[in-house]
Amino acid sequence: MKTFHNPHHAAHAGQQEMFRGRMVPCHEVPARLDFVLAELRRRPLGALQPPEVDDALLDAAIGRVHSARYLDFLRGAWDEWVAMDPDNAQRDALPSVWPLPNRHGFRNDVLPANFAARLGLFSFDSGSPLTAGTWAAARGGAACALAAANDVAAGARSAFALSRPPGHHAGGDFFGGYCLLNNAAIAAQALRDAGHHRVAVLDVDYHHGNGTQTLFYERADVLTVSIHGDPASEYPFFLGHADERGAGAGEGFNLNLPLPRGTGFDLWIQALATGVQAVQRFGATALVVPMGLDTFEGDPISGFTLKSADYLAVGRALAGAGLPTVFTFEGGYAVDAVGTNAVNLLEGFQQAA
Ligand code: OKP
Ligand code: ZN
Repeated sequence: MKTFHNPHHAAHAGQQEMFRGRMVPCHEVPARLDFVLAELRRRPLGALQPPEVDDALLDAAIGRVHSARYLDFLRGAWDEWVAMDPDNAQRDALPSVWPLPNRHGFRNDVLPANFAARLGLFSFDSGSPLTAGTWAAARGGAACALAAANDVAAGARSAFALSRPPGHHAGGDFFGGYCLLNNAAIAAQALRDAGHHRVAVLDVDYHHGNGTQTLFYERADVLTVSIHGDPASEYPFFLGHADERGAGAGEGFNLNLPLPRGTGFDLWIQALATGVQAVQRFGATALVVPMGLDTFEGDPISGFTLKSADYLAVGRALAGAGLPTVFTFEGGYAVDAVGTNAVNLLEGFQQAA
C-alpha cells in the first residue's frame, strides 16, 4: 500500500489545550506523525510520498464536505487573530464561548463580527488550538485523503493517508477534538464521486467519530460505524450512543458500538467483527478506516487496553471485509508507541489482504 504523507503537518503545532481545568501541553503533537513515518521507513509497506493533487480538485473535494463559510473562516483565522493584536502571533487562538446551536435560542445563522464569537460558532471544545500553520496543515491532510481515495478508486487494494491533525471529530462547519477538516469523510465522499455506489466508514479510534457520523447521518449511500469508549463517560460525550441509527433516508445506516472504559482486546475485537459484518451486509464497495491508535493500553487520554501485538490482528480483521480500503491517521497519543502500533495494523492488513 502507498502512503501519502502530509509535508505540511508540522506547521500545525499547538502550544496548549484546556484539559481538566488547566492549560496543558497539547497531546496532539507533530512527533506523532514522525514516529509513524520512521516506522514505515524501517518496515516499508509500499511507496511513501507526498500527495500530488490538483489545487482546484482539492478545493472541490474539501467543499463537498465542509461549508463555504466554515472554510472561509478557517483559511483566514490566523491572519485575523494576529491583526487584532500583534502579540497574538505568540499565542494560539482557542475558543472560549459557544452558541450551543439548537439550544437556548442562540442563533447560528448570523455570522458575528467578533473573532472570538466566530471561533466559538465554528467549534465545540477548548482543546483545539488554531496556529499559524493550521490551515496549511489541515489542507495538506485533505490532500492526503484525496490522493489515497484516488489511488484506491484507480484500483489499489489499499492506501494510507498519513496526516495530522486528525479529522473524525470535524463536521461540515465545525472543528473540535483536535480535528479541523474531516479527512475520512473527504476520502469517503471522493470514493462516492469516483463511482463507488456504497462506501462504508469503520472508525476504530478510541473516541466516537461524531463529525463523520453527523456528516452522513441522513444518507443511505455512506454507512458509518464507530467503535469507541462509551460517551456516557468518554469524549466527545454528546454523541456516540448505541441508539443513534441514522435519520430520514439514512435510517439504519449508522452503527455505534460503545464499549466501557477498561475494555480489552477480546471484547474489542468482537465489536470489530460486528462492525465488519455490518459493512458487508450493507454491500459496501469501498471502505474508509479512520485509524486511531489511542485504544492502546499506554494511551494517556484514553481507556482501552489493546497491546501493540494486537494491532496485527486488528489489521487482519479489517482485511477480512475484502474491500478496497483507505486508512486515515486519527488519534494515538502514546507517542513513542504510535508508529509501531500504526504499522502493525497496516502490516496485519496488508499480509491478510
Ligand atoms: C481526538 B481523537 C477538551 C480536551 C478533551 C479531546 C480528545 C480528542 C481526541 N478540552 N480531549 O479522537 O483521538
Ligand atoms: Zn481518539
